[in-house]
Amino acid sequence: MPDAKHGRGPERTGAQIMCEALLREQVSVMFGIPGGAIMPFYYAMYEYRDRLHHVLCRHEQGAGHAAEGYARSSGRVGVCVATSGPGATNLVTPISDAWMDSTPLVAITGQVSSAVLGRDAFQETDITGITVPITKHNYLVKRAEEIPGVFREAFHIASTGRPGPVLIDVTKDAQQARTVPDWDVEVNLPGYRPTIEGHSRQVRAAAALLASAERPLLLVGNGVVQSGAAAELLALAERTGIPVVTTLHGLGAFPEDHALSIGMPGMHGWVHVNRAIQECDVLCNIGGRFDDRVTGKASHFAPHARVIHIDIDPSEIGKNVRAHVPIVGDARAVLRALLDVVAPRRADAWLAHIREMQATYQMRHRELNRPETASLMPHDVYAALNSALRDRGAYRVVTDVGQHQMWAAQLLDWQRPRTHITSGGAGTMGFAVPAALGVALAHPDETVWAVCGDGGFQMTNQELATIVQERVRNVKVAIVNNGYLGMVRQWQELFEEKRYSGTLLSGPDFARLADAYGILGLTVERPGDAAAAIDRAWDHDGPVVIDFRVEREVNVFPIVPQGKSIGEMMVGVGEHA
Ligand SMILES: Cc1ncc(C[n+]2csc(CCOP(=O)(O)OP(=O)(O)O)c2C)c(N)n1
Repeated sequence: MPDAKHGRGPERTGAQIMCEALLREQVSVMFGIPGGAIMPFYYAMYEYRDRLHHVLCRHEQGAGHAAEGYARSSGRVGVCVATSGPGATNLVTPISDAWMDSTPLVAITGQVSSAVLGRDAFQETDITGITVPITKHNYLVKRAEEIPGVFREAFHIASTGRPGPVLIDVTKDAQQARTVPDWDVEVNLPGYRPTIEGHSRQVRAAAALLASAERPLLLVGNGVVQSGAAAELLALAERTGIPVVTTLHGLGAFPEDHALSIGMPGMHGWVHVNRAIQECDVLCNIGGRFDDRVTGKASHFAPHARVIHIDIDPSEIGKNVRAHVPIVGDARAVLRALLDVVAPRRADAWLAHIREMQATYQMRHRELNRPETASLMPHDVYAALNSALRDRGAYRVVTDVGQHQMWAAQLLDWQRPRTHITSGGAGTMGFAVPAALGVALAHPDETVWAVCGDGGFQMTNQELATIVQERVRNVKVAIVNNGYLGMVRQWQELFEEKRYSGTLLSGPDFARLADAYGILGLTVERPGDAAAAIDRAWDHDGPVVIDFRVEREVNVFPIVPQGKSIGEMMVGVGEHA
């Protein structure tokens, strides 16, 4: 019924307006769990269910990670939903994960009615207070009239500039109240104007430094992926012949089989890459934040380098490493500007020097710390997975947190942006299975591999039920099962005299667990069986869990011990490069 007073269409409940606001933001799927304070929204959702698909997860943490996986793999905003109190606090982990990894996420939570706010009402938690330090912005909405403007702003903030999470907490009475929505809302945020174009003088200064350098490097981070700058990066690298280093979140931004790709830096990066960083005279960081896992001891990082730092977030510049040429702007826009002014050059001698170091130090696949054993090594699993990925294409890989995550980064060949999805900044165990669900829904025609440790898998494996209920067929889980919280055990072995305190880990028979969920479960114990299991999983029309029972006490090398410079790497037990 048209509204007589305003002449602006029919009255709607706040909850209906929330649904319409989501549709206006092109949202088609969201992940959540209902409860008292968010029930009016679920009531309204029923009416929109054909266009707005709600995925019922088994834990709000899973809903948040699923929304993250959806966002990270597609570049769109992920949406998760929870009720007040414990529902909302269960979202804190994925929200902080999205914050650390600059993931566009809108988290919607129900809140107790405004009349009882602040009175410790049932399931009242101050979620806007809790999430202040881990959101780009958050809102407490107490009136239905505010919903169109708040949702528009939230999606704008989450997806522009440096992407990140935004939380919208809506009181139950605001969801129930009726009003005529005013959709003529303009985003007007005077304090929020992300800088896109880099300053032209700075861009010219960067071009001059890159032209004059003898030992230059491009260090590529998440910003290149987020801004869609892979083509510009390739053009810059090929124009200048400058070797390319990709951080954990930069993996895929530059094809690893390219002649200029030298690999990953940092704590579990390659010796030749860290050496190159320590020797370089110009280091151009594009969209990376000089995380301590990359820099090691920051005061000893790249001691001879003039640093160019391109970042959309001005607060990153100079935070960890001094920038001689800071450029605030979107990676793609800045690289385009740089391509207009940068002169063609080569760095062949420098690249040859790095390749020599690589030949000396890089150990890949089975050679890496592989004992004389007939048992299954993690490296056998990755070698088999790598060749399947290469042969078949159309895949995404989501990794959890720990040793298996670092092996995946090291031992798989990353070729395309948004194919490597991991929890890097927060290092959240339990990320992979639910995130893979989100990735699979965003990319139904691709095969999504979730690579987990047996520890992280046991944190969120209940989302397998969600995968089954949603009839998601393209998720394949590979558990690199070493019966330990492996990465912590490795530190205990290397740095704490093998005091295995709290790291010995049992688990169920994972193949039988998969079976209980109605999922094909496979167990692999011998090196020769890995490839066949991966092929079988790939060809199986449905989700699969493979339990790879690997040699138990294998370490990830190289490793930079905590607090050391990246020049000081261990390449084996008691062996230093
Ligand atoms: C939620 C959470 N709790 C604890 C940790 C600390 N942590 C980092 S790696 C790791 C061990 C992971 O073990 P597992 O999942 O089996 O993987 P693996 O290292 O054996 O490959 C732990 C406990 C974490 N990163 N996240």
